[in-house]
Amino acid sequence: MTDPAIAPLAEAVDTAAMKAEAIPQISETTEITPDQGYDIQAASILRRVDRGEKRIGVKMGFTSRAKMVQMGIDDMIWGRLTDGMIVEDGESISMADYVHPRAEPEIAFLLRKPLAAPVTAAEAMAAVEAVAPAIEIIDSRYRDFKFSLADVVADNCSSSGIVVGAWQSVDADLTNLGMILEINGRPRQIGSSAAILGNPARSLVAAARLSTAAGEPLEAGWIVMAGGATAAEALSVGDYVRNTVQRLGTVGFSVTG
Ligand code: OOG
Ligand code: MG
Repeated sequence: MTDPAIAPLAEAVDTAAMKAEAIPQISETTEITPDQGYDIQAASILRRVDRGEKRIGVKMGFTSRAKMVQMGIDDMIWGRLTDGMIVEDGESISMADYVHPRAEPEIAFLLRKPLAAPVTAAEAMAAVEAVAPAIEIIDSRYRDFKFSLADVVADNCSSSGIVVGAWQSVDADLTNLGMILEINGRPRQIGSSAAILGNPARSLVAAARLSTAAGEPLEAGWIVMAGGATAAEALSVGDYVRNTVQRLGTVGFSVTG
């Protein structure tokens, strides 16, 4: 299909997210390219903005080998974050609002200055106001959490929630910080910030490059989620999830029915 109907496909992923009801992969019925996936994503975000949500940044995906291997996709992807996705540190989420949520340990950047490509890693880091330990709650709207590259892009890269811990000044060297994702006190994923493109600053450079290419360069005050350092863990009712990042501290949330 050369010219898929972007609007109805955007409505389908957006409605699936609102109702927390899984839908079949778009690619099962409609051939879409990754570029068309990004058009669907942009249109789905406009629907959120029309409902009053505000853009607050960008999330990077498949920036680590562990994530690529878990999902079987080895291209970097990016999605758009809105304020409707914020889960406060320590808050509870309700399982009823999700299809099949997973959590992954991440690092978040807060920008002090706008960032348009091309930038070096040093220039990108100079635009950073603060960094924080973070957890991304991903929730594919597709059945069985299975998708093609174009499908996941259309579904805003499974973006569902972001939990960001206390912001820290950028004094720490971010290249090799230990990261532990615990559920109910048990370590479930252990990794390092080095898993994120060798250095999370490279994820920020990529975010600047990809969002500039899309005509939406990164803005001051925006958050950039660098991508999961490890595979994601499926969530269940009763879980308390915590990510501890060496030198940056801890962030967590719990899951109710
Ligand atoms: C896609 C989102 C990937 C990451 O951090 O790599 C992502 C998915 O795994 O469903 O958020
Ligand atoms: Mg992620």
